[in-house]
Order: sequence, then C-alpha cells, then structure tokens
Amino acid sequence: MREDLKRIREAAVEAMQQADSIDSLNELKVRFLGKKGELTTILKGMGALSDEERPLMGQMANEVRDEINRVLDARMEELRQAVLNAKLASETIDVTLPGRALARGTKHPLTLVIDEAKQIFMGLGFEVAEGPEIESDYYNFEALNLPKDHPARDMQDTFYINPEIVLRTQTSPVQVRTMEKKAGELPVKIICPGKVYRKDDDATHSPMFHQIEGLVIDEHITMSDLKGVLLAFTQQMFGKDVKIRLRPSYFPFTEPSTEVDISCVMCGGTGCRVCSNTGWLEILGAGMVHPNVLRAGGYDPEKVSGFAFGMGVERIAMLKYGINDLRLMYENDMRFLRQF
Ligand code: 2NM
Repeated sequence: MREDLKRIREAAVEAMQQADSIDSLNELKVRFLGKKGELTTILKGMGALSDEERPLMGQMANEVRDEINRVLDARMEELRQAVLNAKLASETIDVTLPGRALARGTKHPLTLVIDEAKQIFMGLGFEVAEGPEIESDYYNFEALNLPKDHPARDMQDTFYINPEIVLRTQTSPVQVRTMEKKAGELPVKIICPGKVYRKDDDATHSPMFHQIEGLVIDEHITMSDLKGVLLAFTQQMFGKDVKIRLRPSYFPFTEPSTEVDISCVMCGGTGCRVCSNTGWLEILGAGMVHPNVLRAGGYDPEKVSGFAFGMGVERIAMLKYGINDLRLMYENDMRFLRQF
C-alpha cells in the first residue's frame, strides 16, 4: 500500500507536469483525486489494515493528496499564464498602423443647386433666411393674401396637422416672419431655401420638394429690378448667354405677377424635346409684392414696394444636370449620386 501511494504520487506529479492544457490537467485531477480516483480507491481499502498501520497510511495518503494538490495548483497557474500570454500575443494591436481612408462622398444635386443659388444671391447682396417647416395657417396663407375662403387655397394641396397648423406649402412664410423681425427696416433682401410639402405624388411630383424664394423690399423697387436680378441669377446659374422672358400670370401674393422663362439650356432656343420646341423653359414665378402682404409684414405699401420670386430646386437641378426623372433625387442610389 505504501508502494501504491508512492507510485500514485510519482505518476500524478509526472503526468501533471507533462499536461499541456487546462482541460487535460482537470482530467488528471479527476483521475487521481476524484470520487472514483486512484487515491480514493486506496483510502477505501484502508479498513483492511492493522490498527498500527492505519494512521500511518492515513497520514501518508493525506501527504500524497496535499502534494498532488500543490503540484496541480502550480501547474494550473502556469497553464493559465500561458493561455493568457498566447491571447495577448495574438491580439496585439499595432497602434501605429495608419487608419483606413474613408472615400469622400459627393454633394446631392439639390444641395449643389441650393449652395450655388445662395452664393449667387449673396453676391447680389441677399441674406439667407430660414424658418419652420411646420407653420401656422396665418403665416402660410392669411399673411400671404390668401384668406380662409380664397379659391387659390384649393390650388395648394396642403398637409394639415390640425385646422390651424400645416406643413408649409412654400417658403414664403419665412419671408413674412423676416419682414416682422426687421420691423420696417430697409432694405429687405433675402432668399429662403428649404423643404416644402404638398399632397402630390406621381412621376413628376413629390410630396416633399425644395424651393428657393426671394424677396426685396425698398423704396422705389420696380419690375425692372426684378428683371435685372433674375437675369443675373439665371445667367450665373445656367450660363452667360441665357435669355429670360416674362409672361403675365397670377399669384395671390403678388400683383402684377409673372412667369419667368429662360431660353432652353438644351437647344439654346432653336427648339427641342426638352422645351417642347418652344425654345423656352419655365423656371420661376415672380411679381410685385401685393400691398396686403407688405402690410402683413409691417411695411407701408404707400412708402415702399417690393418684388418676390419663387423657384423649384428640383426643376433647376434637372435642367442644369440633365436629370430626366425626378424620382432619382430621392432614391439615394449611389450610381446616381456619385455622378455629381
Ligand atoms: C412665387 C411666385 C411669386 C413669393 C411671394 C413672397 C412674399 F412672401 F413676399 F409674398 N414670397 N415669394 C412668390 C411670388 C413666390 O413662387 C412661385
């Protein structure tokens, strides 16, 4: 039995020192110290020993068990360290490696047109004004000379939040707000770019689109000021040879009102599919600000006058970049966006 204990101890120590993984070490622990292990088997046989031998063997068995545990713990710690070191080595990060360069994106054609329009109008002395997309009935309609029973309100297919609050159908409410803020100060020279909303949704109409409206108020402002500003704008936006043409029109917020055409940017005015062989493209609405609108903004129509205009950014972008389908603007297809 003494020989058995000695053999177990030597075999256990030898095997544990050879063990090369935590799993195999755990298996050895079961094999030597477990319930059905070799040491336990020996201890179970101690009942057969004499009264003198039994305590001696018991003490020796305890010493062997302690020895095995000591070696086991030491080897376990060695293996844990080895596992940790291997993990650290494999997960080393070279912090000096350069980062991966992000591909530079491109600006959306609508953003390009808005940016360019801002630059052009700032060059003409305009300021850029912004305001809320959720508007009161007052700023969106009433102040723009569209009283509640006005037939022109039917022209606007409006998204109502409630009977008093709408998604703005044009950016002119910003101009009324700006007039109020300026409190009679002159001149007013602003453009208002931004999103507008109308209940329209087909191949050529989006329920959300972009507008740039402009407003100039001062003493002695006339229709020729309007014409000069819009000619300067269209020639910078589309090319110095572009001509403009004004046709009579109607808007509730201007009187007189006009549609502004530019000579066709595709054919130069000789006639093509884009201009339906007319040589002209309609790109703007404009007019002299209605006295009621000036009054709503806090200006006296007896003392000052003004002109205003509005254009759809999508249409400008389509003409400028030769885009033939409005819906491309909203699909975020990289093959489309990358071209700008
Ligand atoms: C247009 C056409 C004509 C316009 C009017 C005003 C305001 F606020 F001054 F009354 N802002 N924009 C206007 C005039 C807009 O869009 C086709």
